[in-house]
Amino acid sequence: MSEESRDLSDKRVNRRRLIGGFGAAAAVPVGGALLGGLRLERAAADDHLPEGLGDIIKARELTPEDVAAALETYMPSGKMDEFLMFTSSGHAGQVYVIGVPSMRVYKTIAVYTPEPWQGYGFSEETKAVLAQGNINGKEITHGDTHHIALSETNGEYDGQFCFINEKTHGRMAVIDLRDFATKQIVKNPLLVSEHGGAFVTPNTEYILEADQYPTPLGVGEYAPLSEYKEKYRGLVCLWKFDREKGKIIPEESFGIETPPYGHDLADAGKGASDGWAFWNSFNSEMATGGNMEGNPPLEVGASQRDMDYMHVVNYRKAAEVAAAGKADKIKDFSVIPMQTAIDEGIMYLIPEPKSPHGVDVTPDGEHIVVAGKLDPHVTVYSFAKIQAAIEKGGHEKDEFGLPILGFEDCMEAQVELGLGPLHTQFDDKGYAYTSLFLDSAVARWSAGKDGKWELVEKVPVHYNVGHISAAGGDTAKPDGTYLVALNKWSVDRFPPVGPLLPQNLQLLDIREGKTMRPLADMPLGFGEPHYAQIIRTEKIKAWDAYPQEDGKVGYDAIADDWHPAGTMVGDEKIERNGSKVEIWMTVMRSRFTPDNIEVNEGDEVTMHLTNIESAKDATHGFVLGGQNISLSLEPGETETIRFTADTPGVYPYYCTEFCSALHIEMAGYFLVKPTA
Ligand code: RUQ
Ligand code: CUA
Repeated sequence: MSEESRDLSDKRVNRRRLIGGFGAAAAVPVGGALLGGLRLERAAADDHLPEGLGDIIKARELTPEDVAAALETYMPSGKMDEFLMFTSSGHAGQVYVIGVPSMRVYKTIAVYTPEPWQGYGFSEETKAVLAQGNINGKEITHGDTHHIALSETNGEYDGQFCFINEKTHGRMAVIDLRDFATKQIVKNPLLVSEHGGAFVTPNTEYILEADQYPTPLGVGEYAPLSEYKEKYRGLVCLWKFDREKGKIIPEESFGIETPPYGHDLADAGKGASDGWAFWNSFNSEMATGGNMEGNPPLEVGASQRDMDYMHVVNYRKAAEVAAAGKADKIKDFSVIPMQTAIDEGIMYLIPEPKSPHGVDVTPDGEHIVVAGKLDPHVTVYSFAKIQAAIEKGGHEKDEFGLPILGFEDCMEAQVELGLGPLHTQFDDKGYAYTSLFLDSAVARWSAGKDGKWELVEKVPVHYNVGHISAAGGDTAKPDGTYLVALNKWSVDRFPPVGPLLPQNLQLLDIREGKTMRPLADMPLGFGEPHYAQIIRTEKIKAWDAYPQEDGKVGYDAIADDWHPAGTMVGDEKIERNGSKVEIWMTVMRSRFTPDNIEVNEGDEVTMHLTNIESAKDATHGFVLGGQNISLSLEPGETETIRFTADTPGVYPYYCTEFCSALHIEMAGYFLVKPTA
């Protein structure tokens, strides 16, 4: 403990000195509305500082910095976080919603994997969403989510939708932020795996995606690795999004064939570079591994050259070319052949050093920042220079005939930051922030601020930072308030929980005059929060309940419409038709109607459950033992379940949300009468 904090925690210390200690920490706004509206200085002067504060500081051995950090992040009950962070979850296949600066988890959104709390993957409606991600009829119940993208209007988050890619199977999902529910999964029929998604264009007309590991184009297509150059291809994709429908429209989406270089991250242009998109590639060596056959391992083979290629794509023009019928159809998906992309001036390459990873467009859209994992610099490209280089012509070609723009012609600056630069975000003051994986640090640097491109400072984080996310940090109008480092390892930071450890997110304050050191740790033990976006809470206009109107009840969250089987009180019924039994049930505090259902062994049962409540938070669950059914019925929602009553017996069903004093009585009997 420092001398100063020892003073601080001394119970008998003069309270004025305590204030002095805070002041010396230089991170806490002394005299602000602290301690429940009590101005600290005055409190001290009046000798009204709450009793025992010094005792707590002493007992917990807190430094002045600790106390300041606690005050910066503490969220009194009922106060709202200023920001919400949406993160991916790696191979947990979900999305998490986290408050900033409190770093409290508010929600898990099930996307690629069944989730019983939300009843996702148990009702017919949500099973159908998951089934959209089936591959050749095979059910896939996991996914590797990587990059979340909030929908944008004019380059700023609009709080309407979020999109999340899925690496393992080349899929993309749409989450509606009125009810925070997954509404659609699309499977890219040409990509076996993917990486460079989801990134949206400034008005969310398109969602970007690209292959991760090239294959013959099309799931299920075969060619031996010896024919890699001839038969394997990459693909950069633009999924068309229809905001009115809230859906991706595969028929209006298209891809552009690329060499088999392996694609990494992407970003859409904005402002000056609107209409263009940028993808990194990481294996222009076209290595395919074969370490048992005496070849260099894949990662060595893929790191031979000093440069890979950024792919610069005029997607507006590409959309016109596709609409003009110049695209091929492969597995019903429009693909602009590489030669067409060359002939039409749709795609250019620019050398980029060395094993490039993140590509991030500055808020004004004038520059593109590329971080090379094996290069201590970030390289900044000027969009104006890129345009001039395209204009000038006379380009070199790669071995597939794609024009290569001159590195020096397009480069604006290189800034040495440290080891293992990965991803860059921006603030509202002209600074950029880049994660340094090997240094375990976040670098702040001038991104053309006052004409300067230079490192300002580096702040250590624990450990192995991957992405970073600043509030609005990839938009045209960054907030410049908080930044979260998404650290991959937590090593020694937390109590032992076995060899599989949580990841550790760390909150940094990047406001003017703040120290930028980590304010809070946030271990997350449910799947890697890989990338995140942070939006102002006020931009989210979530529903309190599903729509209800006079004479109408029962909303289908997935169809975003009235459920045809929505049921009013008094209209509950059980209908039998041979071995088919259909039940229309209402759900409310604290009963299911009907609460006795008897069917015969072997009957096919369809049950529609309508939560007729309209009160905020009046959610009811529904479980039925032995049938693998768990539903969450939010107020106003109708869902359908279907199963065969194949096992005779007596099965109580009950509500799983603690909804009322008579919650445990909220139950019923489902009887299956034996046939013999
Ligand atoms: S990439 S840690 Cu999958 Cu997001 Cu850079
Ligand atoms: Cu409804 Cu408990």
